[in-house]
Amino acid sequence: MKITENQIAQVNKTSLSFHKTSYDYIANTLSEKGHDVKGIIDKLTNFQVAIPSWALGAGGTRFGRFSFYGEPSNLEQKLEDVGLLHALTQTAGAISLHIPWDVPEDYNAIKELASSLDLKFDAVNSNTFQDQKNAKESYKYGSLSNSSQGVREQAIAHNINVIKIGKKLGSKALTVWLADGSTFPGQSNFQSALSNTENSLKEIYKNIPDDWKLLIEYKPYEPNFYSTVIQDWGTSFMLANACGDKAFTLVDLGHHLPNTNIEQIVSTLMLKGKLGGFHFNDSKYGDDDLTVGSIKPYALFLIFNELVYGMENNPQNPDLAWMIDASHNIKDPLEDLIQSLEAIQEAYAKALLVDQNSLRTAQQEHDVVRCQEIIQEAYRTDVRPLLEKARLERGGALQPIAAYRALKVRNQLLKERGKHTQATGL
Ligand code: PSV
Ligand code: MN
Ligand code: MN
Repeated sequence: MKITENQIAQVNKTSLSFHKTSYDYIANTLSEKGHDVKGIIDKLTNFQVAIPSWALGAGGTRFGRFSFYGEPSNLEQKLEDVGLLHALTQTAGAISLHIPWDVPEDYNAIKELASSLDLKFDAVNSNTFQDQKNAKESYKYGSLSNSSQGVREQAIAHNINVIKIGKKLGSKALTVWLADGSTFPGQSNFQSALSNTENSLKEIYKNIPDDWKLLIEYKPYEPNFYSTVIQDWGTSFMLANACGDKAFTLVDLGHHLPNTNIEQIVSTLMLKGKLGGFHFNDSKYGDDDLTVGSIKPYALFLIFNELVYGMENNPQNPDLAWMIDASHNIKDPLEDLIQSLEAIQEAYAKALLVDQNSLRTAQQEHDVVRCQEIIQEAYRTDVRPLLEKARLERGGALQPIAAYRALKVRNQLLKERGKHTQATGL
């Protein structure tokens, strides 16, 4: 199924007048305060977030999985789903594939489909956390860090193959997330595991094309519950430095222990020119799959504040690969992704409203109260009409969830795909 601009325009009619009133109000207020409203809208319009192929079906836990009808069951359908999201939101212009879950059969056909939906291929993700059918070696005790050379070689070869697949699609980055670690004290030699990982990553790095990035993700725990080899940003940063200029750290919001100051991590990495990618989600405890902005929207805004600062002041840091990385159990995955996209844009728009010059002055004057006022002034602004305007200008929906429901997208997918479909993925 495809949503046409005409269908969206029809649905938009119902909220157009309300949008105009609220947009005029906020645009006038912000202009009076000296903001460049047009510039903000342009930035929102250009901010595209990749959707991972594994977020389009209902996720599961180890206790069970409740499938959602009409889920995509092949790569074409996953692209179609992202196309639907992009048509409605105009902010999901890329898809991130996980190999071997999403190996294309016909590359030309897949590329044509993607371009007809206005989608690019974002980073490709390797998978060395599951054993594949007929694989010679098992990843039960790790992959790139494994004490067995045979296992490491198999994992390296897989990553090189993922790069090859990504090249054919036009991707420009390989994301490596490792499940490697140990579950019991004494199980693994920390130093050997880290050295093996570094050497394996260096082998993979030799195959990274000059216009690509190697993105190294970290995570403190899960699936291993005692130690993880790449447990934090420092370890990832160290490995990226050991690999070279095309290797970067990737920050995934959910991959931190509770209360970690993620905005400070972002800021440090950007100062050093080593932040390469960002995975959005939210978490209450130690999870990494909740809808972006559903638990800690203020923390998300503070992170965006540092990202915006870095994008404006750190030319040494490359453009970032943005992706939503969440896949959970009970909502319609497409509605959930729309909510996440909205939360990301909202946090970004608010961060763009921070008066950086006044903040710098207040910081230098040690006017702590004023510093907080400046930050919160931006956070408390209702920026939703700006998001609506950005979507409207590109032919998107004023109210994406309402439009999704009005157009009965899920029912249509159910009719086309059937009830008992299941997406591959986490
Ligand atoms: C596992 O935690 C994970 O969510 C990582 O964040 C990766 O980015 C993703 O799976 C895909 O491998
Ligand atoms: Mn991730
Ligand atoms: Mn994760």
